[in-house]
Amino acid sequence: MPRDKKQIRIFPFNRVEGDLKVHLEIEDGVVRDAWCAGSMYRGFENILKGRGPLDGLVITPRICGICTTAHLTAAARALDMACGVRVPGNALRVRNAALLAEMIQNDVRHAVQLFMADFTRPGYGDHPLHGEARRRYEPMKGTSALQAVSESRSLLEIIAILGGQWPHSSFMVPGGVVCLPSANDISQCRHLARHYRRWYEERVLGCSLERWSEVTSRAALKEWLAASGAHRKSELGFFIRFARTAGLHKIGGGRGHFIGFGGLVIPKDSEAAALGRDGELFPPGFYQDGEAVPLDQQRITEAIDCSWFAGYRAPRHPFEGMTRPYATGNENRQYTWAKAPRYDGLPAETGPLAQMLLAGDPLLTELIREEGPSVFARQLARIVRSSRTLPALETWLRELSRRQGLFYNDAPPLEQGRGFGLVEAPRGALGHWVVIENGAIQSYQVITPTTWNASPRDRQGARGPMEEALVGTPVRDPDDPLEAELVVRSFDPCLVCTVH
Ligand code: NFE
Repeated sequence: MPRDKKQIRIFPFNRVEGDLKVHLEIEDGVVRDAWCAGSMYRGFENILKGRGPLDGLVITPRICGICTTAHLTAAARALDMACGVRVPGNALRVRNAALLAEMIQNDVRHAVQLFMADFTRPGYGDHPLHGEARRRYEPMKGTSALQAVSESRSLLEIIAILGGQWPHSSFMVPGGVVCLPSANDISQCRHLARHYRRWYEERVLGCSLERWSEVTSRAALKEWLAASGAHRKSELGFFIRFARTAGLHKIGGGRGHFIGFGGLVIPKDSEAAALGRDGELFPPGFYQDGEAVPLDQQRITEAIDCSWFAGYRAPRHPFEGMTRPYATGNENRQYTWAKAPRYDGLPAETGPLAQMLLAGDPLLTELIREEGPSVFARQLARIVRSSRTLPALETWLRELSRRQGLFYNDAPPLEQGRGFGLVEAPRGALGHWVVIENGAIQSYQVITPTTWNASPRDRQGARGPMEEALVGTPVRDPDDPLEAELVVRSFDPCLVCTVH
């Protein structure tokens, strides 16, 4: 029988920031191969060269309008290290609170507004929950989609109060933060966080955070879903019912290698110690075959074999990295403006699922062990991550209301030095590496979460995580490759960050 083979290009891929091009090779209704490409060059790393060391604090938050606070945090941490300055506990609380507020709003907006919009598409017309999905998630109209935007605004207000504006704020500096929030500022922030928590518990989870913390296994999840109408009707309950019926736990697997940078440092005397481990809210590490090992940033490299860059051949650590754009056609296997980050030579997925696995979350650990990674597992992790991050946000805001202690330690002027800042952005592991010589930036390299996830192939031909997750996806209608799009969307890609 002749094979039915099709090449499909999805471009521009909608509902993501930036320009993502996905090329699929579909044979007999199944994705046999995939290529993910960033189709725009931006050049932030080159803009920074030769500038003053502090300029990264103003320029890198402009890499993105979504994870702008994550870039600021990574830039500030890299300079903290280059200066050798200690950051006081209150400054850590302010930085962490802003970073978490951005992460929590991102999680809910992606899950409720951007991801579940796909449930309303004609391709799911035969799904028993399609009608309800349309009422809830129709873009610009659905009741839940609209509510997710308006309710999560309160989180962005927290960043604006602490940092003066959102996005593109620059209130973090080496040695701390430049804001000294008043008692009124902090009480407003606490009120906004409480307001959001109430809505998250009522509408997103359908139960209290305490009740959700009892869901530690697949059996407990099943029992939770059956236990109450509020659970079933919540955004989480609806997602679970729709996604399991649609088989989203069977697609979008990938290799099962995960990376997380942690980076939410818990101040010494903070009550948040009970929420994290070894001084961090989420442990940094690499997760493979069900085992987590501690992160060693020296094992990170970027390859450019399949990217439109020139200047080096063997993969390089970001301190030695270069960004020399070299536009060609798709010659010599080059097909993207994204580089290919590797850990110990391996591609690795990053994001909420990686973070929850590294933190030893019992439900997600069991789910991955029993079913493997999937679209379902990625989205579940994204929806429930706030059950861990919201209590930390509340703790740090509460501790800030005491307002004792410093928010800044004097940082020496920077003539020479190098440093890196590793943080957990909403989409996963984000790193900035800066080298300073003669009072100017000699080299600045950034690796963002979607550079990990949307990585191209490397010299060995190993696909990036999104490409690998696409392979094997059954596609019912190649003219509307909904299933493949859901696989990509479960990584919550951001292409402006990827190509930076
Ligand atoms: Ni542009 Fe970002 C996050 C970063 S994605 S959104 O989260 O860094 O690569």
